[in-house]
Amino acid sequence: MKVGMSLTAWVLRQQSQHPGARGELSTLLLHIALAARMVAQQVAEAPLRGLIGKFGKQNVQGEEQAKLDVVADEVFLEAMMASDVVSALVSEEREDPAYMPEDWGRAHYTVFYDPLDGSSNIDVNVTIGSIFGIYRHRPTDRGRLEDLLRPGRDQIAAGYVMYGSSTLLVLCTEDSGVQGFTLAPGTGEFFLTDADMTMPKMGTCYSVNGSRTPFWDDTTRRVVESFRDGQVQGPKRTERYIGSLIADFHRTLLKGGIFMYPGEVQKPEGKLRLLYEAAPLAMIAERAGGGAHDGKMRILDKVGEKLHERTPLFIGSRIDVEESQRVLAEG
Ligand code: P6P
Repeated sequence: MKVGMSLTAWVLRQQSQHPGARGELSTLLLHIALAARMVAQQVAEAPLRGLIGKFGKQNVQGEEQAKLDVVADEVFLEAMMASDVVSALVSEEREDPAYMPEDWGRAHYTVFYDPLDGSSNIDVNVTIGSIFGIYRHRPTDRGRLEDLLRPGRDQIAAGYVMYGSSTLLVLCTEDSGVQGFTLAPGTGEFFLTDADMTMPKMGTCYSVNGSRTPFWDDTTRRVVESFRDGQVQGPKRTERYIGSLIADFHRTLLKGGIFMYPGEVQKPEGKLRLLYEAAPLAMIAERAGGGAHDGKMRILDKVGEKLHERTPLFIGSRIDVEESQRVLAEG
């Protein structure tokens, strides 16, 4: 096996480029990798550990929690607390932020995370994932709700973990490109396998749940039809939809295209969450040369009014995203 750079070596090299760095972000990223390794093991062994199926409670979203949702959330919470550099954690699975026990001032980061997205796919062995976004505290921050409701462009790092045929950690920091690290199960280390990932400027497929068509407004329907019927720049697209955000996004990152989860007439806010799904993926998409909007504005400029705010999402290749905005603007 050709051994690429380990995640640990990459993180320390990034740190060395910041002479004043205290190593806190390095510690945080390596604890996220620790959580990823632990969740990957739970996901791989779920059928053997009786972790398939429902937990028997609903989360703050009113959704049935899968057993693995609860396990993954606990793992991320414990790993973030063990890092000792995080003051606040906002999870899809918890209504309120988890604040670290000590005073706010000592630790300097807030982490938003979806511990296990797409868990409805666990039972059919489809790729699922964890998503995270990291913010550095401003001197005025005191952990109040208004301190947490920040635009995604303030993220200093973001990424996701894919639990699929292999376990892949994809991330970028405020001054790095998008890097993909694959877990070597035997050693428990992540190794750089996808350096400086860039998204093709145009794709060959579009990704949307077509069964939602009756629920969209006419403009949204026209956007989807423009990709379906070849009325956008580039080749006639084909449709691909896995129904697991991480899997659909990762294919879009590698192959190009556009993923759409639009708002609906009765649910204009859409289904996906702004702070721990759309914003982290939007940082990855833009850093890889793509884009992300909500139908009206750039996702990374959007400031939520509540922690678990949902948002419509159009994310992918630069030209595809621009084409979606063109059709939307035509009304
Ligand atoms: P639908 C999975 O439940 C999820 O939250 C995302 O991973 C995925 O993109 C979306 O919902 C799928 O939603 O309505 O197409 O089943």
